[in-house]
Amino acid sequence: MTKRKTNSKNETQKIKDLEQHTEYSADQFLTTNQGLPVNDNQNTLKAGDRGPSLLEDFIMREKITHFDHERIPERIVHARGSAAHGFFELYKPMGKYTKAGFLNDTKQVTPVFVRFSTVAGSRGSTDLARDVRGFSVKFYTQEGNYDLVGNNMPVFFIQDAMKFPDLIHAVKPEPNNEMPQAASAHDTFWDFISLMPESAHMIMWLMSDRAIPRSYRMMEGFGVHTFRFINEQGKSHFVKFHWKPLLGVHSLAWDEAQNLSGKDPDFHRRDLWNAIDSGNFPQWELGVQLIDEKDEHKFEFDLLDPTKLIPEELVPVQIIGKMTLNRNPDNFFAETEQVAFHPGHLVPGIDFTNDPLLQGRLFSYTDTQLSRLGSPNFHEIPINRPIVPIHNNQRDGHMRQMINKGNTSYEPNSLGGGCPFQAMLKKSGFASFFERIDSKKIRNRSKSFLDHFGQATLFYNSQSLYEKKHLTNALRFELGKVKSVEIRQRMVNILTQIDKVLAEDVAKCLGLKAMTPEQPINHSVPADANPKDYQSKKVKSSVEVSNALSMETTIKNTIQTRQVAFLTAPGFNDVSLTRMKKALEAAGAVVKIIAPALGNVKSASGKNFPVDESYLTSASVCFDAVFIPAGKASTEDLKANADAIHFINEAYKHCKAIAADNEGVDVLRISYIGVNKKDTGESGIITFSPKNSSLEKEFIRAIANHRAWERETERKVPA
Ligand code: HDD
Repeated sequence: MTKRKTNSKNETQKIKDLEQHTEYSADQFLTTNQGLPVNDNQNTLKAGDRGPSLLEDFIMREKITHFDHERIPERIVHARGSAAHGFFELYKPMGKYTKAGFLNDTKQVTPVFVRFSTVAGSRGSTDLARDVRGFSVKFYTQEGNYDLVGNNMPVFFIQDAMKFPDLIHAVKPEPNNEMPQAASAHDTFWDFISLMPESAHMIMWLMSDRAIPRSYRMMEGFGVHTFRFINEQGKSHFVKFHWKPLLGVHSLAWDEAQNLSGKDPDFHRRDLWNAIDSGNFPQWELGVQLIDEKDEHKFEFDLLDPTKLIPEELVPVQIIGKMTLNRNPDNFFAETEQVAFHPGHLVPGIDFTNDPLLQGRLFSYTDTQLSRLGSPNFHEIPINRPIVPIHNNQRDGHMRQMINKGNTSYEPNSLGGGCPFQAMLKKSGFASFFERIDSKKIRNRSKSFLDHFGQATLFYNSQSLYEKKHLTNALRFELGKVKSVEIRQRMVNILTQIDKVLAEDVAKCLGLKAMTPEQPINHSVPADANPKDYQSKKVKSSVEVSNALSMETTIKNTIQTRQVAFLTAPGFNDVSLTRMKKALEAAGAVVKIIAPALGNVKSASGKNFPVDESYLTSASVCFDAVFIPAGKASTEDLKANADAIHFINEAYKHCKAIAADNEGVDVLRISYIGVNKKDTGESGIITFSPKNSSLEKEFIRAIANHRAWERETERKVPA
């Protein structure tokens, strides 16, 4: 068992003790939960061989009762998720900004547990839904647990927590028929969104390819809200948190995501598990954008508005540390399902702002754990326990684990020697930022939150051509699934506020005309206000294009962990296969041999190669790239194999890198690719010819480029 990497032996032992792992050895026998050895785990106690079962059978009843209660309520949102253990290392001390211990000591290695999730679907739903992805990190620090509960998108749909239940009711399956599962493409979602223009910016993100990541390991994470760092002197800086994946930010194609949903609905979960299992530990760097307290009002948007990001051109992201995930959970339920995150799990040196969405979250997460995990003692579940001891006067409750000694459970006390003392005495405890609040009690939406469209346009303008095209198609798809014409029209009208061409492109496909409304609607108007004073508006962003918002500019120099399918049939050329396999594996990719049947596949020279998948058990959507080795007999076989040809066509449609060696090129010829333009030239299609001796090198470059999206503009592929 790999362990969380920690800074001392003692600490590792502590973590191990907390985890209460149960491993079975040969000298252990089956027992009941009371420790009674069980002789027969096959038969109920009966009155005679063929007689009725006896109620007396406490062993059977204990087993069945436990089974009957195995399920707990799934999370109301983010129900579908998977997680891993790892550690965080700090690059540089941040004492100037925060007194948080784990952000000051570069020698300290902080254990973490990270859970990725989709938002809308149930626990058993597909990983591949078009959705926001949750990105929750629990840092087990020396000052208690710190949870950074973020998403893979830096903004949110709504500005005030009061609207969260409405948003979630709208996106979840419709209540009359419980359809559709894990999908936003239905009437209630777009009804709500079309009446909530504050969601315009987030909708751009949700319709972009960010909502269909290639892998959890290839997506960014964001704290979303503006938080505060506080240093030893009590000085505060505003801070936005970013996680930047070292493998770059990459996405799937929408058609591919839909196919994968059927072929492998656990695709993201499996990908994370396999990567860690094979020692390819995913890594992210932690970045912060820091804003001086005095600059709070210098932006054209409000720092407290969670529908806004701070363009990196205005405030650069400083990279301060790195997170590595190096251990899969031992037990999904005990760890991934029972982990309880909470934006209110803070450490000294980090604090909230008054973002009204964040403020509401501070209530919701404890409340939800009570109903989901069933007890205020959820912090005692091993995965939720801090690595530092807990001392307080809280007692009892369902499933209490801690055995508190002594007769005092109150403070102040003299009988218990006054223990436990307030941490104030050693000046290391948590203190909220000393913020001046002097105001009237009101239910209001700040007018500084009314710019609903400025950053939606910034996001759209920052996308590359193909990203814009994907975004437009996603809107066409989603709104095309909406039955109500009024809702579609209202949505198209909102799009006119973001970009006229986008609105018209979407409208055309829906059989509508894009119309700019005279008065943009806004339903988030305080009850006693004049709606005219609260109209949605568009404030032009001072940054017109932000490179960081496009995936086009991401890291594209590695093929680490990329999955490459080798399409084979008996009689392939083993030199060709082995040469490519070696080159790809040396660059960090994973090669899988596909053949007509499982077992072994024989090369032309009679060598046996073990087969990983057959054409029946796998599909191109499970891979990043495809290679067809040389070989006369195998080529003839593949040309007659409809599944192999479909494999190639589909990979081509999804703009993947495809390479073929020598005779293998003939297989491409009869596929939709057709290889006619002097056998090469099309982006991401690499074929061997006497002139092209650098097949491996070019293929590696094409895979690292992730996808040749530009191919989409050339022609439609009917795979
Ligand atoms: Fe939330 C879970 C992220 C707004 C209420 N949320 C949850 C999870 C993530 C987020 C990643 C899954 C945690 C896990 O893996 O167990 N939520 C966000 C972000 C938000 C946000 C980034 C906005 C910036 N959430 C939000 C609001 C509310 C909630 C405004 C309620 C007022 N969220 C919850 C919850 C959940 C939750 C109901 C369900 C399960 C859980 O908390 O533990 O309390």
